[in-house]
Amino acid sequence: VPEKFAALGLTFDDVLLLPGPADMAPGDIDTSSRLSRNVRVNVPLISAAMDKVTEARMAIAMARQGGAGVLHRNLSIEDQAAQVDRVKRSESGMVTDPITIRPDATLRDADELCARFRISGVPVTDAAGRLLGIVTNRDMAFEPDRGRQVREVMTPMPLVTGRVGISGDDAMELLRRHKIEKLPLVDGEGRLSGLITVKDFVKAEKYPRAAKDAEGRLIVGAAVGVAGDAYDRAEALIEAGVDFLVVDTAHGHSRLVPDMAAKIKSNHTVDVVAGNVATRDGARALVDAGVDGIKVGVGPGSICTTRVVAGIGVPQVTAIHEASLAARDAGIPVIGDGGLQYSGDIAKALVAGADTVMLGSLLAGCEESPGELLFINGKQFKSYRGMGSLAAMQSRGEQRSYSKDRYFQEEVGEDDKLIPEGVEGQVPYRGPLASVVHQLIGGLHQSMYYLGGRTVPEIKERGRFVRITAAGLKESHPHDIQMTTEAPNYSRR
Ligand code: RVP
Repeated sequence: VPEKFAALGLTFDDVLLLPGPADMAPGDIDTSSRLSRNVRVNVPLISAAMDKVTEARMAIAMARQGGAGVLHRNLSIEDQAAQVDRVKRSESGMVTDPITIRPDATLRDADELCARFRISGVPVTDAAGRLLGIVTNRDMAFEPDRGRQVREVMTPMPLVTGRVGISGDDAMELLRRHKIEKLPLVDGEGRLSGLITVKDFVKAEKYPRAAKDAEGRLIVGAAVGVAGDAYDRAEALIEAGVDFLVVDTAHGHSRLVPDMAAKIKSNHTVDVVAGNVATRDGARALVDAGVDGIKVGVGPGSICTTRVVAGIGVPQVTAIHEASLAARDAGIPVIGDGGLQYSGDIAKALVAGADTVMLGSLLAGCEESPGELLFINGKQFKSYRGMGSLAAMQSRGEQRSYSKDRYFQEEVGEDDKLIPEGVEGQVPYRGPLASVVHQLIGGLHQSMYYLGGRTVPEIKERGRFVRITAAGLKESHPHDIQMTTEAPNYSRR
């Protein structure tokens, strides 16, 4: 008879990391890691595929900080694909496929385009893609009649242009010499084939850790489901240039998940992460299906009630460790998804066997997360909810909620028949993502120094845990003091 009770399940608060011998300077530490088979990040943080956490703005901010965002899927295919597009165009050495406008468009059209893509000027092209001119803020600012055509106000050719393949230094030199902000690149026939901007060079200096693809564009992931038009969604996201897809369900050990992952992989070269699982067998099933990354976590999420509603789950440190035992030999990276409350939990997840962690509640309070600031009793909050909460499952991207199938409830017609597995609430406002990541990664640096590991693989290899009791946990937190000042990286939960 197989053993009925698996081993004791442990989570973040049940363990601490043992300090180990360190013979390096804190400056030697390298926090880069593998997100999936072919995607690397410079910090091991991923923002959750949730509608109160990751849309294009958060994904851009995450990649600039060296991590990555996974765009949520509780919206129409077109909207999600447009968000991928926004991230991929947002910053790079060069925009390969710039937004353009036709000469007969109005200034109103140009305003709309600039606002939508947060750009300050647009190259003007004809139907064959030939560059006719450029229309920028400077051309448009003093024009009261927004009904006028772009051709009347644009700066026409000949413009200062570069040839395709120009080096970054040469491009910068042209921008500097001519005191211009945008350098269109043209081919032998005068067709627009790229755009280089001053802004990109400035940003490259401002975000030295940014996680980029081979062409210098920010990396981004996006979630897909397994039901209905999920495969069409995957193809639209790939078409828009997504770097990795996440087959995103609450039960990754169900046949549908490896099937979807395998279908995508047999037709495309994009990396496919799948989940969520919480056991070694679950992880092995995904490895066998050929996935490029495994996402682990059933029930640890701050907004999740799966463990209470269904009685299902595995405490997260044990879940990560078990899954990693199946993933390790295949060389497939593991994402520890959910349940992290403090920066110290990142190293715990990594030592348990994860390569990166996915964060929801720790990032939902950032300026860049979707949603308005809420003021309650003079304090600032942002709303946060589980994708299996009633509100998320009732909210409709177009005609239906795409969140329902994460919890296998796409068939449920009336909303009052839904079985929620998540709750809705709010988290304190935390300001810009950059300062939140600064504290999280600062904490990870400290962990790595205490562990005596220079790299993520090194701490995974060397790190050891001690199990603690309730008294140990009490001792870990500040005690016997009344805190009078808030620390930027600590508050009692
Ligand atoms: P946390 O960081 O603890 O807030 O957890 C975030 C994770 O919780 C998500 O990445 C996802 O795996 C999970 N989640 C999202 N919605 C729900 C739910 O409604 N149960 N759970």
